[in-house]
Amino acid sequence: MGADCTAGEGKLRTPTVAKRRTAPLGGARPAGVSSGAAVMIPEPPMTFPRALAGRLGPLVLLLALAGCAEPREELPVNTRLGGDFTLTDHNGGAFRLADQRGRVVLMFFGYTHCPDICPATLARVSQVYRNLRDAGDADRVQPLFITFDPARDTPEHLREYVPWFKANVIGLTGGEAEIRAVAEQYGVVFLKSGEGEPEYDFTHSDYVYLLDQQGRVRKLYPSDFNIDEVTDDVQSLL
Ligand SMILES: [Cu+2]
Repeated sequence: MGADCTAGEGKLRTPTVAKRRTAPLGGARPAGVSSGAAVMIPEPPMTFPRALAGRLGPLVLLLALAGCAEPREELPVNTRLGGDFTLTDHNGGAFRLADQRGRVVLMFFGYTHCPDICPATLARVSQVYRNLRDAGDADRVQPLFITFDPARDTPEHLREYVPWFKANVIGLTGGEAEIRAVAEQYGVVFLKSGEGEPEYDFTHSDYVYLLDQQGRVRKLYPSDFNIDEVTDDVQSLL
């Protein structure tokens, strides 16, 4: 049964695409997800009409997969995205990603004036963090929020914003070019709308990045990620 469960994992978890998602990013798919490994469906008994068995086949498969214990595969390293950077934290000090070695990092790019996706995503990240804190793992996990709106998201403004999420989030800002360079490293896309107006917005990609203790990207999640899944993934890297 174990082999069958492994082959099916991932197919049931294909993330839904958020409405405002831009450019899809590669490399997030765990190893083995796209494998075409066959899943055995038991032969029906002799008295079982074959036509009916054909129709029930997929149901039998779903039930079998639903009953599986979740196998824990090692998360693959994404070699196309990521890398160290230095930005300014919400206290105005220099923040180097390299200083986070030994911690698992959950990283999200956004802007504080975002009306929907950014605060909702940070709320989900903070829920993951609270789960980890309850499990005694909080001091080995660091949530980061990187703004791409440095004009409004100054260190002072971030210092007021991030505590709302009660998850020890470090808010990061910097010069426009610095931030753009980091966004490029991670394949983050953002596009300003209402340029020149006092109330502008961004259309942006909304992935959450899981970085391991060596600072390598191990997984990307859609902003409506499953909280338990991310909690499990973080713990697999601790
Ligand atoms: Cu947003």
